[in-house]
Order: sequence, then C-alpha cells, then structure tokens
Amino acid sequence: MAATSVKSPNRKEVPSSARRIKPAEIADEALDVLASTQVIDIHTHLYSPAFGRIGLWGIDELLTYHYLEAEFFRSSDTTPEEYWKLSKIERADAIWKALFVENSPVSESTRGVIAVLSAFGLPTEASGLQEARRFFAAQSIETHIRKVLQIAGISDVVMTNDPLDPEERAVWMGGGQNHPQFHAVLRLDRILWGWPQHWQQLASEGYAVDEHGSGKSVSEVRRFLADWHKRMRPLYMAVSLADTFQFPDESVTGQLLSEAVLPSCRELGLPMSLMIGVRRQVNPRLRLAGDAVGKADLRAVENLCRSFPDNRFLVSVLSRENQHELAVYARKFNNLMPFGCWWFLNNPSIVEEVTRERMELLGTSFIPQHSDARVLEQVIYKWQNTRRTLAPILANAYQLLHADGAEITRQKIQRDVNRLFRANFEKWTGPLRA
Ligand code: FIX
Ligand code: ZN
Repeated sequence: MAATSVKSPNRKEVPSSARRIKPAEIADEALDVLASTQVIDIHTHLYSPAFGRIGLWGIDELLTYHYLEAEFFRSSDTTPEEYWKLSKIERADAIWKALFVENSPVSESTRGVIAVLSAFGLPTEASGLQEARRFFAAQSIETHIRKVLQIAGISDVVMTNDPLDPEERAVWMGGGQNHPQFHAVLRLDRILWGWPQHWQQLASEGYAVDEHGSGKSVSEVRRFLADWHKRMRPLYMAVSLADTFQFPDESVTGQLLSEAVLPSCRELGLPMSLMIGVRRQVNPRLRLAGDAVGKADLRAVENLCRSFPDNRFLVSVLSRENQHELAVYARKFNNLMPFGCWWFLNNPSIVEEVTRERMELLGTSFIPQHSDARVLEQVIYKWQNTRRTLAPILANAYQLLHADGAEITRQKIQRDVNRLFRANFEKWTGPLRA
C-alpha cells in the first residue's frame, strides 16, 4: 500500500503527492499519472446504445474500418469494385488474411486490432475470426461499453451527431439519448458546405430557407440550430472543412458561419470546432477511405479568431505542415484551443513531434489528443498508444524543468495531466461530471 504521507525534514506531515520526486522517478510517475487519469475523448464517431446499429462495435467492424480498407487495397489483388460486392464478414475475412496472416500487422491501425484482441484475451495469431466473432456476439452492448471505456481509461465520450442524417434524426426525434458517459455534438457539414445538396431538407422541415442562403435563410438556420440545441444538448458545434477553406469569402459557407452559426454559438454558450484540411474523395473508388489531406491556409483561422473574439474555437488541422503555425496562432488568440493529432497524424512519430512543439510553445494550454474512434473497441488501442507516446514527452518536460531548477511533485504532474485531458475542454464546455 503506497504511503499516503511522508515526514518532511521539519517533521511536518507532507502528503506523498506533494513530496519532491527525484529525476529518476519522474518517468514512472508520469506514466502512472497518465495510466490512472480518466480522459474526456472530445471527438469520436461513437454512439450510445440508444442509437442501436448506428453504433459500430465488434471484430468485423474493427477490421472493415476505413483506415484498414485503404491498407488492404495495397496488400491484395482484390479491386475496390470486387471488395464492395462482398458481405461485411467476407470483407473482414479478406482484410484479416491480407494484413494480419500474410503480412505483419505493423501499421498503427493493424497493430491496434491486435491490441484489442489481446485486451480481451482473444487469439492474435488465428488463421480465422471464428473465436473472436463468438466472443463479441456474446457481449451485451451496455456492459461491453462500460468494460471498453474502463479498459481505455475514458470517463466521457463526445459523439458526432448529424441532425440531417435520416437514421440519426429518427433517434433524436424519438427522444434521443441520456447515457451519462456520452455527449452530443451538433455537426454542421451538411449545412455549412453541403448547403446546395441539403437546403431543401431544411425547407421540407419547415425552415424558410433557399438555395442561395438569402431572404430569411440566416434567421431560419439560427432557429434550426436552437431547435437542435434543445433536442441534443450538444457540448459544441462542429464542422470539417476542406484544405481550400478560406475565410472571409463570398460563399454560403462563409455567410452561414459568420451570420448564423457563430452568433448561435455565442447565444447558446457553445464552442465551435473547426477540423480543417481534408481533401475529400481523391479516390472515390475507396469510398470513406478515399479522403486525403492538404495543407490549409490558416489565415482563415486567424481571421475567425480575430473577427469573433467572443467565440471559442476548438481547432484541429490535418496537415503535418500546418501544426507549428496552428500552435503559433494559439499564442496569439486565447479563444483558439488546438486539439488532437487527427486521422493521418495519429501515429506515434507525428504525435511526438506535434505534442512536443505544442508543449514548448503553449505549456499545458492545449488538448493533446482525441481518438476519432468509429468502432467502440478502437478507443482501447488509440488511448493506450496516446498514453504510451505521451509519457516520455511529459517526463522529458519535467526532467528539463527539474534540471533548470524547479521542484517536481506528483501533485503537479496530476494537475497538468488533468488540464491537458479534462480541464482545458471543460473550461469551455462546463463540467461534464456532476
Ligand atoms: O470529419 C471527421 O470527423 C473525420 O474525422 C472523419 O470524416 C474521418 O473519416 C475519420 O474518421 C478520421 O479519423
Ligand atoms: Zn472525426
């Protein structure tokens, strides 16, 4: 049982967490604090049980994750057209054979599946998936979610909720969800850049909008946002934007963002999340796996943060080349919160580079990571990798601090890790835990 207090030289009781730790102890303390601190996963594509089959979990979903589909087409002669004709089980079997049996699963995403199987004591060298399928089929989703979040060290999962997705809309119109560990986000892609394809859906729901976003469109979009805020109680509003995004500009996107969405965020007290840098469908044959990355012009972020000082922006950018610039902008605007090593950046080599430069420029005033998980059990490996990659980065920061003359205690490490993975987010959304 660890001592809870130690005698200081002047005999005063000092809680052990306030005890000065030696440089040689720093790495273990950092690792232990990260391992024992539950995180808020601020951006995922997971769903609570109320959403039924929209929520993905189990071995066949893990293997047909679009990250793995992209890797599959590099290690198999199967064409995308042939692949899409297969059933989900046939696709999973094909991916398992090509990426796990015929080749070593050394990529971030393939190794992640191994970590999940291992976490449940399932075979990682099997030629087939029968045993894994039997295991997952035997789980009840409510219990399984509790176990997965406990293994992953997550207290809260923030979802991505699209009010214009017909399947998801039906759940919200039928009463929505109230799982204490799942929180909604109002995702606005179909409004902000999908307006030409989706404005009629709003009109059909009784909002007096038109193709050009003119007339009463702005006030009606604000009414739409207020209605969905009441229904979803979202923690923030969000949009994913292409690498070509510019602001200000004459587009409907720019108009609706500045005249409808950002004023509604201010009125409702919500942050706005901007995820910038996707080059959509560079290879449509791969479907969801067909998106790529492009360097964005972050003067759009500069203009937004400066023009809307009362809005709070959560920003994640997809290009490695934009990361240093984003961290510098965060030094200029305290209404800008950089978050995560998104998508193609969520690999240890890049997470290390990005997190170190953020800490050197921003201290602990940023949010290091989110999982972007689409399949429930992915959070197990995504957060195991985040903790594994961040521990030495934190340890190095404290060792440098100690070498330069500061005292290091577990209490300070715990305060900093809480800020990185909880308080920075809750400062903008309000406390998530009662
Ligand atoms: O826009 C987004 O939320 C992206 O994260 C997704 O579109 C993307 O497919 C993804 O899941 C990346 O991790
Ligand atoms: Zn995402």
